[in-house]
Amino acid sequence: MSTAEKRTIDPASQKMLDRAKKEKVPTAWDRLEAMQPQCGFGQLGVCCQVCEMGPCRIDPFGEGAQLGVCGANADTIAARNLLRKIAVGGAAHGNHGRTTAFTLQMAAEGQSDYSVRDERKLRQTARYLGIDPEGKDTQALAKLVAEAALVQFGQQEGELAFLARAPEARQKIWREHDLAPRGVDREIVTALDQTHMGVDHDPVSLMKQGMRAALADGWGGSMIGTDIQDILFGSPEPLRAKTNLGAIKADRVNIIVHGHEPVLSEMIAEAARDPELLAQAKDAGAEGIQISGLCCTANEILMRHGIPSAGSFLHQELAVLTGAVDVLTVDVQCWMPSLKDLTEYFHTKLVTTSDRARQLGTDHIDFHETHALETAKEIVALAIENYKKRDAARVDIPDEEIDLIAGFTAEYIYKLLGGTFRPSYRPLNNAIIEGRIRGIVGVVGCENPKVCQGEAHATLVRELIKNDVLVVTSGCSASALARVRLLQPESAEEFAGRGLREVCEAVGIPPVLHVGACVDNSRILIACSNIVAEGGLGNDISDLPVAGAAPEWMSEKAITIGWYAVASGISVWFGDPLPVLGAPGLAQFATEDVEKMVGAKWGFEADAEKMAAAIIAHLDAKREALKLKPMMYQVQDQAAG
Ligand code: BF8
Repeated sequence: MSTAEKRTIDPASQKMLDRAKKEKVPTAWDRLEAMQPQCGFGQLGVCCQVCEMGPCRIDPFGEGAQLGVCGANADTIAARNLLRKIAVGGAAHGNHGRTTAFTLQMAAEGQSDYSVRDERKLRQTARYLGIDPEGKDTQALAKLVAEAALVQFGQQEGELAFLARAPEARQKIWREHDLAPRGVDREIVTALDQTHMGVDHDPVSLMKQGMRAALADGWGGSMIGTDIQDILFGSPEPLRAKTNLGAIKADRVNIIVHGHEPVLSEMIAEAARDPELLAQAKDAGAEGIQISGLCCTANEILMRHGIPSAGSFLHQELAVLTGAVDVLTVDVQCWMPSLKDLTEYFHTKLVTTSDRARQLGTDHIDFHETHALETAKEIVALAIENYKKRDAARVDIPDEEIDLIAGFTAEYIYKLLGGTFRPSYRPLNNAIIEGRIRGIVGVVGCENPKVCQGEAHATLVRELIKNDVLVVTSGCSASALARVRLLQPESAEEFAGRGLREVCEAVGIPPVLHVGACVDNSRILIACSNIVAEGGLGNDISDLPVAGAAPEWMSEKAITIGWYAVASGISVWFGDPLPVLGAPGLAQFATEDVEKMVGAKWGFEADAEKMAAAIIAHLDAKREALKLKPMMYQVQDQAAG
């Protein structure tokens, strides 16, 4: 068994892994080791289970079978597999966005406990959906916005409304190559249809539909999710918060909200402030009620309310191992089935809350928007009851709790860098043009027990900011980077290059900006579009010195996000390669040929330092193509030296 230090760089996680080992409680890392060797055909993308003539697999060494029973070659098989993954990721975000739209609709009709918190964002979103907000009251407008958002899912023809937020040049590319998504659901269904046995055998055609489905996520499902969440729960603004397992408190009732959709967690946060429930918690012997989050739900409530995050994807089992979690609620995505058995080692109650995410033998409290607060109170009351069953002797909570700043949005950049008189992106563009900031990289995505937790994130980002690259981050990547203190303004002084440091110090920001959950990667698309619109850095997103990276990715959503970034003109690097390497034609398309179509491509690099070098070279090539000045201090240092 590998040591805790080999499994994670986080001291809190190491402590819990040691506990797991001592108590013989298996975790994802143990199951991964037991799973070795993993299927090489699957890793290379050449295992086909599309029909019952198979399963088939292509011999990547060219000696065994080169065609499946139906005659499909490696490229067809791998492209179909990949397109299915893109569709699944898009479906996950799509249903998230749809839920928020329904919630807004119910709020507008007075049928739920939610209401519009950001009127400005409501009006702005209305315009993007083709609704004139003038003269309409909040409720009426919210209803129209919700309905128009829902239309985006079922629309059959035309284009998604939010595509118009991209630069003209980008929209033109999408139209030229038939990549503009028509409706969110249509692109997912079409993707699945194309992968049925005997439909589309052309890897390029399959990947074009992959990009169309992915764009329907980035500029559709995810963007709708982000915008409506801002409308309903308020647009985040930078705030201080804390993260890591120290967020769990021994003397309080601990409720952890885990998953992705903040509709429930927002209400649990409210219920935890209820005086009656607080009194009940006191009566039970607790000092109070502590809410913390895991994964992207954590990011949602952290950036809007400063509620601490107990951690990221690989922290979920470790949080339970503290023995102090009274209720762990899960909704959708990224919660491990292992939680059921794990929670049974302790007193922890695992509660599923979404009718599309259940587990046999686990308590289910159906969450519905019409009685959201009531359900949230029920969950808090359950936690108080369960707190009484907690065995204090089995509680072991690591102290680590790291300060961070979160809550940067595309809109906030106007205020942040634009000054008091005319909020704009001008200062950001100028900092890039003058060579203080080399470029901007979105470092996003998951954690994966295949690699040491947090190590690639930390190494990559330290290297990037040292080279004056401003980093934006989301999802589990944001938590990982927070844990190594890169989301603190002080880290600019310690780690950032001189140009970036000056910018950070002038405005008091960290060199790594936390933009939210994974759905909020859509904020990065909007920020890139705003930079193009501000002028001086080309006409299209693909002209910008920007890139994306997910050094520790694992989920299908990450694949979809990567593809919508590439299709939007942002080249993307993954740590583990996409499952395409057994299919030479598809690999060639993803890593080279796609660039001719959309101006961006994929890179795969397991070594974080090499990934950083490749990304920096890419940013420099973009700077050169734009004929930008050399990096400011590089020139001065060379002259001095
Ligand atoms: O959506 S980064 S492990 S939690 S998939 Fe999941 Fe990956 Fe985390 Fe959020 Ni995103």
